[in-house]
Amino acid sequence: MKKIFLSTAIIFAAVAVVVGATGALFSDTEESNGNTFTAGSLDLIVNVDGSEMTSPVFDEDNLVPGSNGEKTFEISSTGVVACGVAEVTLTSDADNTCTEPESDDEENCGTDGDGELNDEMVFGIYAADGVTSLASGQFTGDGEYSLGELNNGTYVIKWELPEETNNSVQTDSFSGDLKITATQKTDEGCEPIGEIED
Ligand SMILES: [Ca+2]
Ligand SMILES: [Ca+2]
Ligand SMILES: [Ca+2]
Ligand SMILES: [Ca+2]
Repeated sequence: MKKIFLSTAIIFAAVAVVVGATGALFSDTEESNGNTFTAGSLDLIVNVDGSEMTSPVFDEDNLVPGSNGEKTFEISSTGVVACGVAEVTLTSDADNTCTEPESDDEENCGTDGDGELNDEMVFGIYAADGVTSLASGQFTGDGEYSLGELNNGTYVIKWELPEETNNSVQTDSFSGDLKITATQKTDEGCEPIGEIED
C-alpha cells in the first residue's frame, strides 16, 4: 500500500513538472491598439464675382444686339481630391409677344413655340485668362462640361448677343439652370476638360 502511495506521489510530481514547463515555452506578442477609421470630407465652394453663388447668377433684361457681359466663377473643393462637372439645362424658350418688326423678320412668331434669343446669343466658358476657351456656343439645349480636377480654378462665362442679330429676338426670353458638381476623383481620373459627349 505504501508503494502505491509513493507511485501516485511520483505521478503528481511528474504532472507538476509538465505544467510548470508550459509557462517556460518561447513566446512573443505584437499589439496595435486604438485603431480608428474616420471619413474624409468633400465640400464644394463656388464664388461668383467674389461672392457665394446664388440663384440666379444671370438676370439680364432689355438686351439688344451688341449686349454682352461676363461672370467670374471661382470653383474649389476642400477635403479629398475631386473632379468638377458643370451641367446646364434649358428650362424655357419663348417668343413672348410679337412686335411688328419681329413678325417681319420671323414668319412664325408666336406660333412656333420657340424663341430665337437663345439660338442667337453666344456663350463661352473660358479659363482664368479669359482667352483660353473650354467650350462655346449657343444655349440651345442641355449640356455637360468637365472642369477637370478642381484645384482652386477660376473660370469666366462670357455671353454676347451678336450685333448682326435681327428683330426675330425682340421680347424673346429663355431661362436655364446651372449645376456644378464635385465628385471624388477615382483611379479612372477626371473627364477631359470641355464638353462631355453622351
Ligand atoms: Ca422671336
Ligand atoms: Ca418676341
Ligand atoms: Ca419664334
Ligand atoms: Ca429657341
